[in-house]
Amino acid sequence: MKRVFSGVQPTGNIHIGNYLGALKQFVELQEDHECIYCIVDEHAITVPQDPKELREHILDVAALYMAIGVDPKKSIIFVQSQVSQHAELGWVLCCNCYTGELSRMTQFKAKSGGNESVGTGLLTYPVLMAADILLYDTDVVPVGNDQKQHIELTRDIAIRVNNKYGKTFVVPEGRFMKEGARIMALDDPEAKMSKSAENIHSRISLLDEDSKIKKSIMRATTDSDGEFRFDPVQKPGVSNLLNIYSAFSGVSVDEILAGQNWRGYGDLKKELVAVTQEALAPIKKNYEEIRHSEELIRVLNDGAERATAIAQPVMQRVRDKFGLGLGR
Ligand code: AQP
Repeated sequence: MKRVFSGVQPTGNIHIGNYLGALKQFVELQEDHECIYCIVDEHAITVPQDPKELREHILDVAALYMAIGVDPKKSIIFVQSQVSQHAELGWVLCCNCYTGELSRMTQFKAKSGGNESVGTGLLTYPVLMAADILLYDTDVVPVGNDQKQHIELTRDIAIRVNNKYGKTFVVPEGRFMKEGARIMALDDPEAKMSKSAENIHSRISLLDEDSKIKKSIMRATTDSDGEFRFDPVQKPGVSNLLNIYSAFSGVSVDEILAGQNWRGYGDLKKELVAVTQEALAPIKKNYEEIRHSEELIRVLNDGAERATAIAQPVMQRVRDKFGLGLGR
């Protein structure tokens, strides 16, 4: 069985971009893969976090994993900082990665805004992500399109280390959705939907009330030509709505367009509100049952043990290849 690894940052409420781009794949893959899903809290602190809120968000994300259908009997669910080998391997990989490679990363440029007084963690974030993946001899990484560059870097580092020290790492592949790989902000369809954007109507969180879902979609930015056409360059707003519609309904954009009899964008939006509310209702119900249960903590502690059992021998292999410590 191929091994899958992916993670989500506990930086706020998970939105439909995270879900349609990455998390939906988590559930599909667990049927015929060995899956490991992480809550990457060490990534979250690359930007300032309130410690109390961070702890809550860790449990929120874990509960959401289970609410969407990640089954702890089939998959490992755990918190990154509970497995110390992530940080240890991160350091080793930092020593095998160039600052030029890191400063060229699009996400670093966007988040640092060219400012030199940003935390070093923001620059080295993709190396820690490479460590997360390589630590589990991962074959497949289900992520959104925005992570493509980081997956490429992970592969480059793995190949570089393998060439220099002999076969050390499995070289992983990214896995991206056809629809949903990049969901854009509802208020600005040129920017990706994001947890940390200021305007709450830029995104739909998985736990949003029906009234909030309606408000955010009905006020989404479109255009003025009134044509129903999928064209992300000329018509990014309408195309984004069609993309979300398709990803939630499982009907292709072409079929949606062929079957519609909308009189205006308002009709498309109303249908999308209904489709989105219906898709999120069972997730919200499951979440309420899981979030404050003792089972959640048990799942995470058990997950950390199972993850450590895989990570430890891989880390020892790395120590042996690099000549770290005294050996066995
Ligand atoms: N807009 C998106 N469309 C499709 N996929 C997306 N992902 C994120 N945004 C979109 C995918 O979701 C997974 C988890 O992302 P993350 O929490 O690790 O961090 P992120 O990519 O930085 O997500 P956000 O929402 O934009 O968070 P903040 O605002 O905290 O930076 C990843 O697989 C990602 O590709």
